[in-house]
Amino acid sequence: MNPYVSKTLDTLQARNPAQSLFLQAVTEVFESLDPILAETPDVEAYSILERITEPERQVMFRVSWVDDAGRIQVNRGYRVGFSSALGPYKGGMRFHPTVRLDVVKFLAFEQIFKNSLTGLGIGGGKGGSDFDPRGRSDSEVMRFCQAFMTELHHFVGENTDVPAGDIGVGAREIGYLFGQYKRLTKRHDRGVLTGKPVGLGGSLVRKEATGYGAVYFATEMLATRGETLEGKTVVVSGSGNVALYCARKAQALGATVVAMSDSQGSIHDPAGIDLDIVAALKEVERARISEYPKRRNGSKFLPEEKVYSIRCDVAFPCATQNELTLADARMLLDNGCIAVIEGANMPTEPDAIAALGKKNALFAPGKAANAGGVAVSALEMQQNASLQSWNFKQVDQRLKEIMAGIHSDCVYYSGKYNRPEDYVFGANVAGFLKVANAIQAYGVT
Ligand code: NDP
Ligand code: 2IT
Repeated sequence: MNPYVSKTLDTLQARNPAQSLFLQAVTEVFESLDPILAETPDVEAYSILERITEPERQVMFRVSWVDDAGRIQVNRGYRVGFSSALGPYKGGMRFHPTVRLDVVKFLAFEQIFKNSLTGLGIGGGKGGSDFDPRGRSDSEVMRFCQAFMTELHHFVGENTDVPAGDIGVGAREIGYLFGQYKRLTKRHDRGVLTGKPVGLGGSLVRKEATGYGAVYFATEMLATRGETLEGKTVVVSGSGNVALYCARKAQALGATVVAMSDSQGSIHDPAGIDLDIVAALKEVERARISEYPKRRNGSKFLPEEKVYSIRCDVAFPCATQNELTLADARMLLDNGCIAVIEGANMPTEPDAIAALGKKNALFAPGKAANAGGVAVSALEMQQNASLQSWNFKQVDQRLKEIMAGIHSDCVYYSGKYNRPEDYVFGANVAGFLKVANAIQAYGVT
């Protein structure tokens, strides 16, 4: 490893003890930078690695709210503005009991490079709370969102920081957050949040964008080997927003999605999952995936099991970080899997990525493959700024073009530095160069 990289990583580790996810995300990017550092001494001369790994700002705040039983509940809110080198901080908010500063920082750091890859002029940020929406009534979720925005509104703005959804945050939550923002500020700044309900200025295709985008990326990647999704057997982990629309697009392109999951286990439906049932369970009833077999003959629920034990040609991890381990990768490879495309953020452990590469399986990192969500968020900002609403076909077409562009950037940089088919390398280098150049051009900031 380059001495500047290892020195920066050592300092980072000392300065951020117990932030293992953040350090994992940084290490993965830094490991790709050797050839860049060798040919660009400016990176070290301008302290780019030190600057790119220290968030511009981090806000943590108390969120007190009253539950349906009249009890005062206390959660912690976060918003990290990691880099505004390419535009206003942009990135989602996660509501999940596992959220802590480490999680928000790793996600915000990934977001810098993902957003750079979209080419759309957005910086990197992320936020969230350890609030657990599961089992909470609609009015509890609303009161939590109102309390959360009562603090957050000081820090967001359409040219400052533009949050959106992530795990546990969808259009319902964004609607409540926007309502409270509008009430507090007396301003109808539509561009302050994305992923809004369509009736409140949200963009068509935003809901579908991350999942569709991952499949568009997969299509481009498979095409480099003369393959398509047609006739392929696919597994998708998770059953939330990203997983559902990933599965829908994969099926629309002729694949058979045989397995999906949630944190309690997986469903296996060899005939192909009926996604209308999953959508009803997850989007309408907010129920568990274990309910699925009760509505579908020939399928079964596998408690505690992951989707990776089920034979497939292509796998889309779409649930959460570090969910695909080395053992899972080995199982996928033994079963003949040819490609893994990350719909989630950092779902594949580093040694699992290495194992897939060694056996020549294609691997698409999340910062490239799941950039469709934030890309359509940026298209939502464009529509809001111009008081326009584009139709579904227009937005979907832009999404396809953006994903194809990200794919060709990855291919270009992996080719240029003689790392063919190394999408991790290609994405990191393509994402990094733009941000590094911008940081240098601003002077010392
Ligand atoms: P959702 O909340 O809609 O769904 C999350 C899914 O992942 C659920 O099936 C959930 O199961 C499962 N899951 C969450 N946490 C865990 C955990 N700790 N262990 C096991 N399973 C878990 O979230 P999204 O679909 O929006 O997000 C999924 C992934 O995609 C995340 O990594 C997110 O960062 C990433 N992403 C999201 C984008 C977006 O636009 N929404 C954009 C780009 C990336 P359960 O219900 O049982 O908790
Ligand atoms: O991880 C992500 O890219 C997101 N959760 C979406 C961010 C956004 O601003 O739409």
